[in-house]
Amino acid sequence: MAKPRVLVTRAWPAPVEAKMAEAFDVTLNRDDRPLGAAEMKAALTDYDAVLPTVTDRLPAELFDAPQLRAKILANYGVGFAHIDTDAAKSRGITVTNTPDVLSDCTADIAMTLMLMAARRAGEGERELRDGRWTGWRPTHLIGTKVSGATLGIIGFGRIGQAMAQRAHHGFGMRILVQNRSAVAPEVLARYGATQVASVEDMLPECDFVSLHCPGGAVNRHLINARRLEMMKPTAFLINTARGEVVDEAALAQALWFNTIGGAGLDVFEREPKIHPDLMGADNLVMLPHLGSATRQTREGMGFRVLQNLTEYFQGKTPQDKVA
Ligand code: 8YV
Repeated sequence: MAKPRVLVTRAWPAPVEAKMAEAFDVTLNRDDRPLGAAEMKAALTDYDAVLPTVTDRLPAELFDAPQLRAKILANYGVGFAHIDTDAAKSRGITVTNTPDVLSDCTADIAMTLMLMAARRAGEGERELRDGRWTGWRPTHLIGTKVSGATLGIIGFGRIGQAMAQRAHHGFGMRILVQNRSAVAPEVLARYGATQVASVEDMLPECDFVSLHCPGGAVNRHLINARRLEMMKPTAFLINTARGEVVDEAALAQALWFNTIGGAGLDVFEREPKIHPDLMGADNLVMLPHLGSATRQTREGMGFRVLQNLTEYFQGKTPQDKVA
């Protein structure tokens, strides 16, 4: 039997690409740039499987060709709001993602941002590299203590829980949780966490707020001007989830007028474009979407895609089927 034709839309870690080629007829996008809409549309009629990432867009109109060859979209990443799963499903296309393997590293980056923003590490490094450091003094770059503070976690899935694990057991933080469904008491107890009824209930209580919910239309601008105003003037917002969850223009205002203490962002509304008003904000730490960017995790994500593909083409339900 001919091997299924598979399109990998971006360059992947070499060990995964090599393993994938053993079982599949693989086409690699050697340009390593996101595919355009027309190329993606053509891919759905030319390949049995397309392996997109967060930089690909798969809206409903891409699925309207009379004949589609694609049977599975095996996403490289846990977030899949860039794929219209209803449209895929209506054409009989299975969608999978890569949970678990990136939870630790994404939570590590959220911790990194929280510590860097609170302890003014980015500002300090810029000062030092610019040759502006004049030496130790008692009032220099005074930050905010993280240990023992209150952390609000919005979205208590795998990554939210990995964040709670670090913050509670490593830093003695008090954890408040906001989640769309009720979290089992034994899960909350693992992190000494309390679930609150609404985002509004949580925000005024927190010294730090970390976002771990999905992106897409449902959570667009969940953090907006009104909710930023509910945060303490000393509190920090951390986003490693999706850019669209935060209204960046409103966040820039809050940072410039110091109505919150600061923020740490790994994701942005229009990646790789950064809102111009964020650029000069000193009380902000920004990273270029590094959540899962470790060798171990990016390989783990690739092997998880491979496993989903293999299961699908063996006639099984892939373990990470989301639609
Ligand atoms: C990935 C992520 O690197 O998995 C996700 O949802 O945000 C990142 O960590 C990226 O999305 C790959 O598609």
